[in-house]
Amino acid sequence: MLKLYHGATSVCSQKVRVALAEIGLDYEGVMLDLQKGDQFDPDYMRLNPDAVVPTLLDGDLVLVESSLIAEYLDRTYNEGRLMPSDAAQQARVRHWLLRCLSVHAAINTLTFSTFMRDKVLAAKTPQEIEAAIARMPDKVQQAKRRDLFANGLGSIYVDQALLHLRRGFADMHADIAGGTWVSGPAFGLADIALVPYIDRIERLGFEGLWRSEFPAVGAWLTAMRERPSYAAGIATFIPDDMVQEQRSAGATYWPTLEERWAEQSG
Ligand SMILES: N[C@@H](CCC(=O)N[C@@H](CS)C(=O)NCC(=O)O)C(=O)O
Repeated sequence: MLKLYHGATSVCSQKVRVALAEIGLDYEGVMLDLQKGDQFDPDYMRLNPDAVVPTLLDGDLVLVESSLIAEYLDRTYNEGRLMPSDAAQQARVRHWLLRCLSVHAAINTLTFSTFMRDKVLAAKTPQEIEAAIARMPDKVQQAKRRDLFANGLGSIYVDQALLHLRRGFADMHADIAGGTWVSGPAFGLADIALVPYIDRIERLGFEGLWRSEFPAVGAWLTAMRERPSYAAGIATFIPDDMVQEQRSAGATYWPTLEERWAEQSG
């Protein structure tokens, strides 16, 4: 039986759960509480030295990196049906899987400079926050987290995030091009890989980032949410109170974000 170490609302975990649901695979889930710091448990860090979720175990095989896990599941258990057969289209899909690293960083930035910033600053003392950050193995990630908490949407990381998101939305809009899916004529791995990130932006109430300039992104998200895998992998894991918290935190930050988005486009 596949074993997935995951987080309820972590975007990368959502991606793997959507892939599992699309392929129709059962798995044993081990839920980590990232706010409590379960990811720093030494036994878990032997599987995933970066102290992040998800990690998938398939027998003795230990797999990390959510996009690669989704591709592995498709190749191993689904005859690669979620990957186009045409080489050029495959290259485009793989480019999306690779770009998920920068898209993930951007979503992490938007989440921790707004909603999570409010949540953590309200719940913990500065000493507790610093102690939690100091447990992250990567000092550059530590520096990023400190900067997002200190500066919110004023952080330099927000500029970087908006740059990657603008390019990402433009390319998604072009790839969908009159069809429905980013992966090509058929639904596939690029759609699965992107849905948690675009969903998070909408849940924070930041859909104004694509609404007028890249409307295909919104139509695509609606189509993704109609698939049963969305409920199975994403929606059912998000507690109702978090839905409200994300929306109201996002609403307070949206006017500033909208200004930064306009500045960046000029
Ligand atoms: N590129 C990795 C990113 C994994 C990652 O950063 N996961 C986040 C949740 S989405 C995490 O575990 N964060 C732990 C923390 O913030 O301490 C992947 O796609 O699997």
